[in-house]
Amino acid sequence: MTIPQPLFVRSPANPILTAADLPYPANTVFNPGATRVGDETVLLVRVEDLRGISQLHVARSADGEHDWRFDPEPLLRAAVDLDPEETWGCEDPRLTRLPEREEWAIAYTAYSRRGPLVSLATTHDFRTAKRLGPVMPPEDKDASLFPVRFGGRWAMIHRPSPLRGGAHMWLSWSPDLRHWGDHKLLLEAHDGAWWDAGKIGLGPPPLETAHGWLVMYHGVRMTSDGPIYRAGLALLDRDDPGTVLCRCPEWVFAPEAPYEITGDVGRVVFPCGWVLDEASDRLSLYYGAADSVIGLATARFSDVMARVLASPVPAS
Ligand code: BMA
Repeated sequence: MTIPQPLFVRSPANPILTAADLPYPANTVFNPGATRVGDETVLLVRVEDLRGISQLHVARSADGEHDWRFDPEPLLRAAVDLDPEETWGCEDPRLTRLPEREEWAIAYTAYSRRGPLVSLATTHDFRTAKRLGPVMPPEDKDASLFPVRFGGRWAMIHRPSPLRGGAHMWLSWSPDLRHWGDHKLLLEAHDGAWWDAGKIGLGPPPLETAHGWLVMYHGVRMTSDGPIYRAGLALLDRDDPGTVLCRCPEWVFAPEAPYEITGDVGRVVFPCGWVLDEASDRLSLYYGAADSVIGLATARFSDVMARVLASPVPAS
């Protein structure tokens, strides 16, 4: 039996960002959204302050690996005067460039008194952001928009937490980014002993490829020693993103490095952003490690596609 080579290789600069890099005292930096803006990689970093409340703060780097600079002030911070549902902070952003609107959508978790919910904001430059407000009631998180419309409608993947059964990924539709409906179950958590049993959620935003929408998701395995957060891959139909074409049975990225094993929440890798450089066939994955620091892992994009395309079509 051939042992598959690891798809993703960790940066020697890891962790690429820690709370010590911030211009003010904070507990942790983790779970960043990622995109390219001009000649720079922009991370929208979740910063947990010394009260436990999270805000979203921009960090920039020319090569996406070294010499990160934080902006002077956070881009989005819990502002109950602007949004009463942000009492306990803003968490885990996913960034989607919307070419048609010439702006980015930021889908993030607003931690309300009634639980986490999905909120949207938009930005043209990552200097200022405009809140669209809550779009999914609690409990719901791990959301991202697709960059394009399908048949005139926007699509969003998100992860409600029902009272019964596991927490699965859903797909919802909107004519205007504000009103969402036609909710459909997209990808189900496995059951029992699986690495992604009981709870899954979208990682980075869906990535358009020649073969369909590449999706990375986190899966949670509950153990008697607490949860383990790992990441897997699936592929959605390019024209009909509600159809799952392939799903890798095995995880492709898992906590191994010391900074992923130990931290505020150990044994967690939690990717929220990726940047594809097609010219160099390089996919850069940005992830929170142990809810404490930020890591970068890179893969050959062609290897990632080969892996997902070799995976079985899930049983319907
Ligand atoms: C999830 C989210 C993430 C966090 C992860 C591991 O439910 O809250 O923000 O990184 O748990 O603790």
